[in-house]
Amino acid sequence: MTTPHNTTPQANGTSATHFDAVVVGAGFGGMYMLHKLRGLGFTARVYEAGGDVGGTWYWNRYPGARCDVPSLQYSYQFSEELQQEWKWTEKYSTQTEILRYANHVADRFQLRKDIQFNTRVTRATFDEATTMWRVETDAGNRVTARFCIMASGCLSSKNTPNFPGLSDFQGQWFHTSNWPHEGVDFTGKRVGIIGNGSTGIQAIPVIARQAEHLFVFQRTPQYSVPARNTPLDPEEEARIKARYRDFRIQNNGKPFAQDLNPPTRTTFEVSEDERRRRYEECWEQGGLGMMLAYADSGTNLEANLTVSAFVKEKIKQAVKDPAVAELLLPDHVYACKRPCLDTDYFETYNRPNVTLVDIRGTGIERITPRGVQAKGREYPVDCLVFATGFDAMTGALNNIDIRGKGHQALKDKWVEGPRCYLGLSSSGFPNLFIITGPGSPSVLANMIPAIEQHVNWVGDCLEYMRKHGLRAIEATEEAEKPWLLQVQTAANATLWNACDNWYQGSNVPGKPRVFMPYVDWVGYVAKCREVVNNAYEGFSLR
Ligand code: NA7
Repeated sequence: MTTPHNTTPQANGTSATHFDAVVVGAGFGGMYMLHKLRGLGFTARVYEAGGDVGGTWYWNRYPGARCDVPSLQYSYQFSEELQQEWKWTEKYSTQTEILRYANHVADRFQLRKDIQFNTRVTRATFDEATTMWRVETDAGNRVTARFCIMASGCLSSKNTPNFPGLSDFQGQWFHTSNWPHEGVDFTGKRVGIIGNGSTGIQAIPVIARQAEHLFVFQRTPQYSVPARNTPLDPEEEARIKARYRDFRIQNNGKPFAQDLNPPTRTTFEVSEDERRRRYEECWEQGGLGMMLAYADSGTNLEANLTVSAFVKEKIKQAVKDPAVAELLLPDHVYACKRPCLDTDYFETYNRPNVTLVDIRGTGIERITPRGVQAKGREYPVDCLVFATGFDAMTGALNNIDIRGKGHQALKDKWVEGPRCYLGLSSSGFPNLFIITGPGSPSVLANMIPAIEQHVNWVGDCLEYMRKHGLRAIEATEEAEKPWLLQVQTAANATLWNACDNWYQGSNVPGKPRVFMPYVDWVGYVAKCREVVNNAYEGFSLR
């Protein structure tokens, strides 16, 4: 991996102790928040645990790491100059390229001078007497700020299962989301990988090409559709850039804030032949379009079964050994777990140096000093890779001791699941904003536009408060409760909660099972607008 250069001066070492706002995190959320605050004339300090900008793209340097939203859409739109000047090289960008882009943005907008790196916020306490947040870091900072803005990421707190025996393992182990910056050379090594979600599915084909032998320990088979990544077509780029602003506006009004056209027809309205042609077309096109093949693909179980049958057929065609193919066939609803995109994932199981170990029902028994024990057998490995995902959406927030009114801990308030109005604000925690928090579309939308929508909303809100001489804003409990219900009701109308997945926390033992993201991006944006038009309905301002 290339280490990004950083040319702008950094905030480390400066001594100011009061800011209008403290921002936690310098990923895409924190970077744009800082830019927005500065543009509005607010002082701000960003604290970032990593050594540089990029957030999830700073940490997730595993082999094969790549975004599965097209590059021309997974990027900022707030600056026309920026979106015109930046050149992506591939349809779906690699982690390296996205990180380079984050660095370019930091340089271009001189962001680093207000960011303190290698610094983790440990505590944020609301002082009711002064209406200020007191923020503390592990680097010894003690600062105050009127606003505390959490841009700490939805997928930033890693989930490393507590495998018995791990501390005795004599080889090396890595979590994909904390990958060594210098990379890992698996040449001549026996490698074991646990986890085959989006991350594992990207990493497995790449590691298999390098390792002497790769053992994939699979607890749940996954659906995956080919990404069909290609070098970026210069004609397509020119076409989009000629009307980039309009393209963005259009996408902001489409499902998932992506250039995906909402289907109008339903599955059983068409003949079997036509349906098959449509699925073939989605398959050939690659990408996330398969889940929008028909209007009811994600809501009607019978309809969904036709999609899953089609993908299973493709898996059987790709994998030569029928017994291995059988083990790779998922039995949950299609796209209930985050749909994956791949490059040669299923074909990788045709390689003689790859062994699929089915641990469904039994799990990993233990890690031994020499390898992994599963199904009563020891698989000797030199290296272990955990692609075991994240404590999504709430993990990063709960890792900070956040105290609101009456010294209440956010973690305690959320003990039965996150309670948040619009995913932006939680009652009892005045002047605390969450960028793409639980209860907002967040991970069920194209993340960068979702971030921009939140940052713009917060920026407008701060301006409104300044204009009206207001010191504090906070979601009301009366607004928070029905919103929580709305988030659950909207999810219940889909098949998204028809299986175990990280959207509802079921991947982390003991985590309350509450569906966290809001499934309707378009409706959500309209709701946020309506709230503002109604003088911040659902918030109390003083
Ligand atoms: P995911 O999607 O949460 O996948 C994690 C994988 O790890 C999945 O296959 C899990 O199996 C497996 N896992 C987790 N814990 C265990 C244990 N204890 N034993 C065996 N296997 C385990 O994380 P990703 O990093 O792939 O993707 C997260 C998001 O990042 C992705 O959706 C994109 O939005 C970007 P399971 O399915 O739970 O049986």
